[in-house]
Amino acid sequence: MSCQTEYIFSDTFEVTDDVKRAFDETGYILLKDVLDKDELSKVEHTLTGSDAITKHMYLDTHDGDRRTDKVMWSFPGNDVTGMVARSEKIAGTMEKLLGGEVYHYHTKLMMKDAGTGARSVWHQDYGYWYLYGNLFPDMGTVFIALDPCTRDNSCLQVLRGSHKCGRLDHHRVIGQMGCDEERTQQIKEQCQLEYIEMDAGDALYFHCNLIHSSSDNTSTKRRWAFLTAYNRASNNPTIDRPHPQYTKLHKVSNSAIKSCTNYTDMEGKRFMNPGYKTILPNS
Ligand SMILES: O=C(O)CCC(=O)C(=O)O
Repeated sequence: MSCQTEYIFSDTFEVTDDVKRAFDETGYILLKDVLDKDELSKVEHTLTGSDAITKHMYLDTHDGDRRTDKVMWSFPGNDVTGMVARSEKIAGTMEKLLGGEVYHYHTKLMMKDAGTGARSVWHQDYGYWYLYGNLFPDMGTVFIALDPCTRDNSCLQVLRGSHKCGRLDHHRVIGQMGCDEERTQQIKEQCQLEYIEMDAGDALYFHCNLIHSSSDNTSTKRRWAFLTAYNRASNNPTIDRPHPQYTKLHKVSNSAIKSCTNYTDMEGKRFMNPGYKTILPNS
């Protein structure tokens, strides 16, 4: 079924019934211009102006000569990146798309550098969130492009509507949790493969069962992305690791991103230890 999935953010943007229907049908919506140039530059400054965040970086994927580095944390905190994760336009929009109160599950910075960034294999986020005691797939991620994301530099790829397939079996591929390959191949014959090309500041809101991947970054351009993940408050996981159980999310107005001048104080965040890999409950 063909339906609109691309919208442009403005102060009057709302998750109307049509927007919600698009999300329910396809498993995602692309909202353009969610962060403007000033907001992006504040986020960039927070990420690179000091080592307050990057000192928590660890190797996420190692695949031959290729690598993806990552920083990941629970609890959004009060710095600029926390304001983004707590803002109405990011958290509040996801709340409406998921149909009820959400809390912050985690944020991660995915660093796919020019020429060296490693691919992400086909997977569903709920493929592993399931293992963390989340009983319902009432979860979602907002992928915010910090750089232009194109087919050349590893934009996200999604199988449109694949969230309706339910959770697939996953196993380890290049250190990641990847969907059963035969099943994914079969789903590709039914669900359109979409390359989600984005400008910096655009945001893709997607359902935790949407099957997605990205290629190696063989281009000359950096591809960093800032991903905030949310869980419905009603879906309190049975275990509290590696991500938190329900913790009220104190949302802020969109203007809080621009008025925030905290670039270095990361108090309140809980960073994943370097060396963390996807943890299975019994490992
Ligand atoms: O950054 C990417 O290309 C993919 C990230 C992703 O799919 C994930 O972390 O779940």
